[in-house]
Amino acid sequence: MHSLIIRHSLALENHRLGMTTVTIAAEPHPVAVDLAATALLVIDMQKDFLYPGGFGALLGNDVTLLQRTIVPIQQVLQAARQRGLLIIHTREGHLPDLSDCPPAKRLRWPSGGRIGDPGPMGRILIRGEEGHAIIDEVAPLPDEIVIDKPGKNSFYATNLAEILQQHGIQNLFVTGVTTDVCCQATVIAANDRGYNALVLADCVASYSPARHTAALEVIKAQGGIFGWVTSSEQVLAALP
Ligand code: TIU
Repeated sequence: MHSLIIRHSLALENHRLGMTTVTIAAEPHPVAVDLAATALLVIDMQKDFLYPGGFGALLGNDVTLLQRTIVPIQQVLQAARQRGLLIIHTREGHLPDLSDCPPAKRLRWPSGGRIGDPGPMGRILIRGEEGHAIIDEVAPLPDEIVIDKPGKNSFYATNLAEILQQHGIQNLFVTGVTTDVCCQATVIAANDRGYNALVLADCVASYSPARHTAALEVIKAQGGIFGWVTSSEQVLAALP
């Protein structure tokens, strides 16, 4: 609670000093953002996606491809914490009784490789299991928001929209995994809801480098049809 108060008073102080709007180098063009109205979103940095034996590996993927995001996300998290930005982590997963998992989301894979099946890190993509946890390297601090989501899009069946509204957020720094699935789904939903989404390319990764590039291409195409693509370096350079 104490650090929450410090965080918000820092943001308010910046606002009072008129220092909150910064211009971030990005594609397709630079973008000005008010930091007091900007949140850092860290999407699904869970063992189930980044470690062997989880959901990502079960789908036949090389999970090591996602691990290059860890260090840049740590750096952005540290900067965001120092500057009092709102930080929101998400976790994809389902209730143990699977009541929030549409059968269609499970049954497209063979038995033994489905959401809810047992794996080396517990039941696949089930809340409370080891695989569902966020990896230690980017673990949320106690005062940071963690949103459990049953879908790929972080707004679907969650209170994310209400939280952003309560905090006056208009812009999102998007990080996490995977670029083409949960990150892209969230960016598309954020755009329809009126948010400016800035994706940090080195802080997102896909199980397929080609799909990573394609997803970022779609987001920034046509003058930024869904949002902007930037990097941790560009964001860190722009922060006061
Ligand atoms: N399979 C894949 O690339 N991703 C997911 O299933 N979820 C997220 O992206 N979090």
